[in-house]
Amino acid sequence: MFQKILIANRGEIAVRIIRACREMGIKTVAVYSEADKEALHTQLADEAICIGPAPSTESYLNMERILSATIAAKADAIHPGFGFLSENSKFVEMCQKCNITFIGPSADMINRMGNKSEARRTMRSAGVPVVPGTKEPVYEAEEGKKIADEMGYPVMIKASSGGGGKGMRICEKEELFCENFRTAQMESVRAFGDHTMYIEKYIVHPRHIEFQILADKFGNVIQLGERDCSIQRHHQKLIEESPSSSLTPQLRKEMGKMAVHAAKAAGYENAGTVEFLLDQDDHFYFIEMNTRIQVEHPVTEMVSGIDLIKEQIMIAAGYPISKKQEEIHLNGHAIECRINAEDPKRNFMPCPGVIEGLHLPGGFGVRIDTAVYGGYEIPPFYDSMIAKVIVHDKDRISAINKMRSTLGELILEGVVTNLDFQYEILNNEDFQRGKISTDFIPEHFPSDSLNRD
Ligand code: MV4
Repeated sequence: MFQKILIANRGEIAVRIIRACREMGIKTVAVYSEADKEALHTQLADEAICIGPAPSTESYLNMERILSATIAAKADAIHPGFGFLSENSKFVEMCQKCNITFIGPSADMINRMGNKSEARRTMRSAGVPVVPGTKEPVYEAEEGKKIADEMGYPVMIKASSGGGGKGMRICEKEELFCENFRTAQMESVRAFGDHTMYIEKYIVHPRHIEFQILADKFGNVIQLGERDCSIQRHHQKLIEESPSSSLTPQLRKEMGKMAVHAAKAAGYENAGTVEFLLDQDDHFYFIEMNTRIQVEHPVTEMVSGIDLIKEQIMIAAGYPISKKQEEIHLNGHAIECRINAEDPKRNFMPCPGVIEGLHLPGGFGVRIDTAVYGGYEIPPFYDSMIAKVIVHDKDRISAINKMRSTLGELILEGVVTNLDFQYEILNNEDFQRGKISTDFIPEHFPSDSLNRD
């Protein structure tokens, strides 16, 4: 087992990983930027090493400095968390060269899943349903238009290197195709230096359903149920829950089996997520595979009782997954609300500042993952997410009520947050009925000027 792990991240996920390591008897090394001297992760770890100035390009994204810190501290492994270097295959290769274990999949796997048209091909040849669309990458607008004309509109034009909605365009009709294609492609070249595109049939009012999987070095692959992440704004998830109110037990079983099959077909290792779109007729389609632990992982932990971070560490150290599929029992309902330091009244503009008053709720089935404390100053350089409120109860209605009660008790003074916005969603009748899709926010909050991409 590892003696010492360096956590190449900050905020609540760094704290989450430090806690898991401590429980496992593994020493921890935090890395921090000059802006994070007083951060919780810096204070909680056994050791902390400053890796550079505030901008993440000079600190949390600086591979050489993070590797130097790992070597100096004599750590055996690096946990990347999410974001930053978590899906950077070059970093994974550098770790390997330095004889440091990267807690995650191989560089090759990250590349193969990061290339969305290649992932589509892998899944299609394995018999996993993918959204109807192109079988080969597309580079020219005219070439794409021929295929789209045959497919019928609307279509979705996507960048192979895309993610988070970048390099993606809906095209409603033939006349607009070439213009939309070129715009999406230019965006992709700018953002990823890649002009590889693919085209899919546009799925109307889809639900975003993702399955959590675990895969070890012995070929064992299990799934821990789904998360419904349909409540998003500008590709930023706001609320995640498990189980999804959109799945019947039969469909859940089918999709879960397919998620395991997808991970096996890819030869996947460590924790991962298989993302599907579910259409209005309950057909599901693979869209992407995430090769990291995700922000919303606690939702799965609450219903499964499995500590996903510990499993990741054990898998990377060469141990088998702690449980077989038959031993996984999903209980009750969990919901997560992301609390961001941003102002819904000002187009969700980030609002960093000092936390002047803080009260974190608690109680049975309440979990708060955060790295803020009273008097803490949120630096303006990073993500605006400051807390994840997760609740667990026997069913969806009870969980929604528990979340409303919990958010009502939460006090965050000194900074503007999206707390009231979250409260409004929870109080929405359609949300309560489970009438949700990825269009929920634009449809229910049209004032949200907010809803243009
Ligand atoms: C789609 C789609 C509809 N049809 N693909 C957005 C991010 C990227 N990961 C995939 N996305 C979508 N792909 C087809 N063929 C709708 C979305 C989409 C979406 C997906 C999941 C969660 C939120 C979303 C919000 C807007 C659009």
